[in-house]
Amino acid sequence: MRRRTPQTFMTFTGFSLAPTWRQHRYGIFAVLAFALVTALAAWEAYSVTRQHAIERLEQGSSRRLDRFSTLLLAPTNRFTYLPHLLANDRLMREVLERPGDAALQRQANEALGRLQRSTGATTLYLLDAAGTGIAASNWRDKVSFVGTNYAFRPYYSRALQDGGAQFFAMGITSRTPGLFLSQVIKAAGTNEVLGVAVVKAELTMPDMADYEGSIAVTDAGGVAFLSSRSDWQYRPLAALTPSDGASVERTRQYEGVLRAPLNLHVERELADATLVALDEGDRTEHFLMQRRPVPGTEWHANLLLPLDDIEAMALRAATLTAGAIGLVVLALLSVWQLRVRHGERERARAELEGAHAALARQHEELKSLSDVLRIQSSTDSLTGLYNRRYFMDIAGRLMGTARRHGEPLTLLLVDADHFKRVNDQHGHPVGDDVLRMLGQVLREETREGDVAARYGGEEFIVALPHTSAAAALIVAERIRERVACERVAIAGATVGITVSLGIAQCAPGQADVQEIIRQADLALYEAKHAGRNRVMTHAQHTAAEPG
Ligand code: GH3
Ligand code: MG
Ligand code: MG
Repeated sequence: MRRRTPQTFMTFTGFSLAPTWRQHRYGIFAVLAFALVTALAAWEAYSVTRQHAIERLEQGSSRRLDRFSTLLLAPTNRFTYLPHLLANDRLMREVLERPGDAALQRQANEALGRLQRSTGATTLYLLDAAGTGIAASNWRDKVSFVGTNYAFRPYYSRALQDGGAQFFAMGITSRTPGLFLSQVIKAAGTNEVLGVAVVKAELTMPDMADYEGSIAVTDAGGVAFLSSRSDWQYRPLAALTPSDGASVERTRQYEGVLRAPLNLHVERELADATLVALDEGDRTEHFLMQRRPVPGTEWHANLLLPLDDIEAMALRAATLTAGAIGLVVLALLSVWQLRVRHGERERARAELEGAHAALARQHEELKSLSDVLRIQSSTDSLTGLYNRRYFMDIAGRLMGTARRHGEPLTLLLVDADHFKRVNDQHGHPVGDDVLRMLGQVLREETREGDVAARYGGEEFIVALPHTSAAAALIVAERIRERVACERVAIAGATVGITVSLGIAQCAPGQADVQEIIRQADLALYEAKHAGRNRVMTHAQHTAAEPG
């Protein structure tokens, strides 16, 4: 039988862990190793997925950003010739040369108005050498540029310095943003500055329908003056430097609209992009930021792509990896468990079969032992005939059968004559041989169905069913004669013996075995008395002489 330690077993998904320290240690080690491998794999899956997604995003966005930069200025490019046109116009020169001439000024205003209507520019105007508005396409409007000094505006100062400029700003008078294109006007044939021609054009965000993410167009100082996100508009991406701040102040570039900088900080620099975090009070957004200069300007187009989806995707990959590893480990565990259980079952079955076989063997042994005992208990060991106890048992039953069927039953009592002498003269072992010879004769001279037994000492008894006393007499005589002829070998000689027999037939209705044995004994006594080696039948007292 299998022995189990009498300790409490900790059961985990069906298999038992004996709580010894060694097993605990292996268990803890296995769990830690599994956790470590899973964590490493999940981290690898997370970083690889994130890395690939960011690279894909970077490649895709790069092209879009280039396209955006070219598209941005396309609508205003058609106005770049206008300041030149004005600078070379005779009427414009004359107005600047004769500042007091009201009729000329009116002509110029009307000409600028016509040109504005035909080109679609926002405003066209003329500044004198000191930067004051002389004529403007909006001269009729309540807020006209005429009479206002714009000398502090960079499009004026840069035109004087470089000949022309492009400047994005909030309109000081109109309060609308726009791109200011300027061109210096000089007196014909000389280097004398007469004034500056300015065209203000509307600059809007190109259609962002195709763009993933958000775009901010920043000026040289880093202020997002155009953005697809209204909450970023007019906010520096980072705090302005003192000089940029002073310049914005001085030029009144973002007159009244400049707002607090975005709290954008770099998390990691990549090859062609930056990973940035934008803290907005209670929440932080993560972006992949790409930056391109806008050709022909000091501006930059900044594309910010949200990383939330990528984070989610990378986390999903990590979870899936961990889950897959978990499943594989579970599958391996259950296969292992199945094998362990199968092994246990097989062992248990083999043990059970062994126990069965042992039991069957024991059963067989017990059976044969009981057979031996049964035979031993019913048999006389010296002669091999039945013993007295068994005979009495059988005789009772035979008498019952005979009585029920009204059939005869006769008993023979056989006694060796002067047997004591055999013992005395030749020794006990020879006496035993003689007894064995008598047993053999009785076996051979009786029929099947007859029961011969050793009744005690040198006395034998035979029950003859279906046999009358007369018929038994024949059997008795045959036995007596046969014994008289038999010889038992001793050293250098032989020994013979005779027997006397008493016959008694069961009377109808007789039920007592002892009684009929007593009658046979009486007959035997008669035979002894009459000289031995003879047969006597009870009641009839018939003697048979030796023949
Ligand atoms: P009788 O003719 O009157 O029967 O004389 P007997 O000598 O045969 O009778 P008795 O009863 O005087 O002696 C029987 C002897 O049988 C005595 C006993 O020692 C012997 N005997 C009894 N059982 C055995 C046995 O198993 N083996 C041997 N060798 N002798 C036995
Ligand atoms: Mg005797
Ligand atoms: Mg005797």
